[in-house]
Amino acid sequence: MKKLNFRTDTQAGRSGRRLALVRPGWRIPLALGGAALALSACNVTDFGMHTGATTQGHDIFSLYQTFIYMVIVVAVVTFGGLLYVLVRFGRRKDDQVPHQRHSNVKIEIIYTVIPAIIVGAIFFMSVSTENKVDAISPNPSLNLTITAFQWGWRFTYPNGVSIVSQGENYPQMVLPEGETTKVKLVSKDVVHGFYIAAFDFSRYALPGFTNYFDLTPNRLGTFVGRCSQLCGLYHAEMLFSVRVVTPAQFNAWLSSQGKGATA
Ligand SMILES: [Cu+2]
Repeated sequence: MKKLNFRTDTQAGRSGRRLALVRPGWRIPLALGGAALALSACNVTDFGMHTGATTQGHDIFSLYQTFIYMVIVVAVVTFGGLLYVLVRFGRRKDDQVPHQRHSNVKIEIIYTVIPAIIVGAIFFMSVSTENKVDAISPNPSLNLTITAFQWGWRFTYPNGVSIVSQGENYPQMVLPEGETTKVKLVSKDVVHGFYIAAFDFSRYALPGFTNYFDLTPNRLGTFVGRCSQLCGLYHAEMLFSVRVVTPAQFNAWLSSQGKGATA
């Protein structure tokens, strides 16, 4: 353990034994700076989370990343304070029982107001991010209908192209990168969950209720999708994938799917 430097606190007057840490005001900023530096240097600032391969998913990721930074600050302040008290006020040989008091209104107000502010900030950030993520574009580039059923998925594109689960062939939906796709999500039978981990996105597919949401992929690639609600015997077979391609590739793919496709 790091050796602590002490100096005599002259303000303590008669009780010259009272010791203070050298420049205690510097310790927390230094610790925070060190932690931030270590985290950025190690490139672990995504904390093992998916960073979100859509703009909506990335917003969710950024929200949780901010929460974790806040947790780190709270932890450093809390455990730092605890350690400080242990070292500074630990029992010494000739200690008497210290002065006892019933309460300290000032400190109690501080430790009530600060957490209330933190919770308020978390609430405000959550609401504004959710509003952003749930916003539906009035003029999306693509309208896609996704139908969940026991046990598979159907992806229906506007020109009649339909990709559907067939036995053990998992369907693949294709999305254009950088374009907003408005999804209409329905279920034919029971509750299913449309879930793409890489998008940091999950939404119920409900019988008798239609969910709408936007997906704006910001990264090319192929991502795994699943049903996230236990929906019966072959629930585990409700896999699919998402392939994000450039808009030009998307248009070529869509017309190659044929069925008298018109742009
Ligand atoms: Cu399902």
